[in-house]
Amino acid sequence: MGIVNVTPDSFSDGGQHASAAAAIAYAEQLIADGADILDIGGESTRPGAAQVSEQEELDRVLPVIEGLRGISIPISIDTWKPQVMRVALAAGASMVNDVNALQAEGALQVAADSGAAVCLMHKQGTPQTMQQRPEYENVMAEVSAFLSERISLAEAAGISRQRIVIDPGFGFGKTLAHNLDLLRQLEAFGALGVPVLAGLSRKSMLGAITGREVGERVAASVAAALLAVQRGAAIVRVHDVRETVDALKILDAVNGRER
Ligand code: 8Y7
Repeated sequence: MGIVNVTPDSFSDGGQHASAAAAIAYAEQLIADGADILDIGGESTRPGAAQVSEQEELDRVLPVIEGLRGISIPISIDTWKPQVMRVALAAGASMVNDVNALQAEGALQVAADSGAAVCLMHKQGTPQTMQQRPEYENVMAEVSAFLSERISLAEAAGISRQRIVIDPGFGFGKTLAHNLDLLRQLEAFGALGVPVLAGLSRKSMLGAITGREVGERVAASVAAALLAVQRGAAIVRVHDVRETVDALKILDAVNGRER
């Protein structure tokens, strides 16, 4: 899953139209690089980031989704807002990547009615405050219990199991030790019976380990993605698609599989 952030800090040079064109070209490059899914987001969910209005978010992502009509791979809309989901899915997205695990009022119903795939992610707290004081008695048990509950509620709302993916939410209200526990034991989430998605790309946990700034974390990100896939992740959400695909080709070759 290749990340396409359509936020002013990503494609900011010449206003909204130029931003959309740049994001579309960037997305097409990710496809050429070997992405199997594109994750398009218009609101930063980084720790401490400000929220944007529904309209602003749609103004950012819709031209990109519409401009990508006809591409060969599915588009995921990265949002927690039901109205953004609804409009993005109507415009051609076929997956919802929700860091809020469809907990917003109406989100389960929008996803159920659309027939889209969903990614249910765990977080502790809100993106504004979550890194202030993450606390767990047992991070694996608590994240698993939450995801299990969200799978049940999604199924009860009419989202069939084949459409559900889960994600432990690396960096979302977790210390480095919590993140490492989750990655070390990632395979255990397989017991929940749906595919696992892992998002580690360029995250601050990699900076904490390597001492490198966000722009210098490609090698660490590729290593983390490879470790996640070795521990059963079916999808890795990454910025550096080309480098990650190369690494996964090596893994597959060693395992006697083709990618
Ligand atoms: C994740 C994510 C982000 C993640 C899923 C960043 C939107 C922060 N991280 N979605 N989104 N999993 N499913 O650093 O880990 O990319 S935003």
